[in-house]
Amino acid sequence: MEIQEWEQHHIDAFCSVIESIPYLDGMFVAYNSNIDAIKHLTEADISKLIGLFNEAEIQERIEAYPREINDPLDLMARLLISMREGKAAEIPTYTSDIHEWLKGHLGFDYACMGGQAGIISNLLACLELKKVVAYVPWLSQELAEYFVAADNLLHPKVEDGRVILKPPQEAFKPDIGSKVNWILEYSRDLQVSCNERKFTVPRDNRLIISSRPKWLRLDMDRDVYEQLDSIFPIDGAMLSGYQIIKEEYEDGSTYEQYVIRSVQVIEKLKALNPELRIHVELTSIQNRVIRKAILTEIVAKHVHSLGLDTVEVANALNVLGHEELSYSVIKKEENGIISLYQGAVQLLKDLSLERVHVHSLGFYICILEKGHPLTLKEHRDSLLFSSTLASAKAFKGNIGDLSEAEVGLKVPISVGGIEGLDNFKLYCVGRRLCTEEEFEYGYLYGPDHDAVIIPSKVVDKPKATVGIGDAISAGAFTAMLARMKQKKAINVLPM
Ligand code: 8BR
Ligand code: GLC
Repeated sequence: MEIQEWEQHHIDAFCSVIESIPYLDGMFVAYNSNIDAIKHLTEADISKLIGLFNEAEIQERIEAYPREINDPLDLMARLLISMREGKAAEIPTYTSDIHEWLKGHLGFDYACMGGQAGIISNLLACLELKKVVAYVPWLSQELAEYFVAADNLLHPKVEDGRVILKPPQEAFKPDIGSKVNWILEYSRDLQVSCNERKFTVPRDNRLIISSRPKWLRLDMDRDVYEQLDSIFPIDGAMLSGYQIIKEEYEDGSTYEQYVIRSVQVIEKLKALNPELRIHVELTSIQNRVIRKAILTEIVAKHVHSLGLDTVEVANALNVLGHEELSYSVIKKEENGIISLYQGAVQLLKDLSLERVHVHSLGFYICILEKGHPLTLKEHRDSLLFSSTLASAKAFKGNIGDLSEAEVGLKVPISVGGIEGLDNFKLYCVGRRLCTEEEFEYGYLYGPDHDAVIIPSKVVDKPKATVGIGDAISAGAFTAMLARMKQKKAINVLPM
């Protein structure tokens, strides 16, 4: 299909999704929200940071590949790895020393809402959903201020043992600290030199230093759990933040109990509305035991939909025992559409999902279980809508309302994405997944699944990259649910 036709499809999809959104009653969004301290790194910043260390020691630490940040050298090592590959990563730190060190040696440009659930809640509220119920177990007064003040954005608050929905700014817990993450954003083409090795940063991306204070727990207050019916009516739930679960806590508790409780919440939500759809948004999870537990115990069999980027596909496949496929997804990166497609199909099967949405720079793939109530055209509209949201977010940094979302339509479709799809066409037609014509529409028909693939819009010089994946997954999942509700409403209306 010509690029111009895809541009037109983006416009048509945007209008049609906006029409469907009012059919939704509401969305529940939990758990992780935090303040993001964002710093855009310049070449001077990087040279200054490198200059604080012995370069040979940085190299040694790079080879050790730290999975936690315990000292500034760990941070430098993971930053240089992320920049060299242009790959996003999120690394936990359990000490506040790193926060102080970054404040003293780097500083930040601005602070904004962070955490997948925080970003998604604000976005959905701005897209004018009737009701967005956010739930953050550690909602502090300071964090609450980062939620948009809108009538449709509410948070459960326990008052005299009763749960009521209130604006987050009135629902915070007193006496709780704030979780602040550092987001080190870097741009394509930056030149870096360390220990006589030089490289050029291949693409815009970021490293996240994720603070994990001792009190941080992925859990739901007992009262809120007991009275979960108070957040209804809702049509869907977008859940994220499981990566903060630790294998063991100082008080002797272990990850198993948090996993069990997370599943109980999911099962209760589904029991309260059997048609409710649950989406989990994955992220970088350094600990392999936790990564595997999240996938096999929380996601598998319990949730319907999974959203993730290419690195996360590789990481998920790896802990599920598909090392070779994982390696080929990671090795070929953005060009490895074939491996990415095979990997996403594998995740759909291994985790018994209805839908796996993979976003990559320049194209998105969504694998669907056969028999989904929406047509592939309707799924394609959902993805196209999310591509417009992603480009609006990349372009403006934030989407404050529908007119700001629409700005995304002005961003051109990625030429690299279109080229990537052309390479994939031969494979798909050769394997009889589709005819040439079907491929032009982005529709694939596998033996045990269907799939939709679209080229996406990409902003040449993004304001920031953090949170774009969340906007993509939230946009597409919400658009899909809205369309399902709209179809249902139209079908039951008397003629
Ligand atoms: P994660 O946050 O889950 O890593 O997702 C990032 C996604 O943001 C990528 O998959 C890509 O689709 C999108 N993205 C990035 Br990174 N840079 C972008 C840009 N400049 N314009 C549009 N989308 C972008
Ligand atoms: C993770 C990070 C958070 C960031 C978000 C963006 O949740 O912890 O800091 O805002 O990802 O997707």
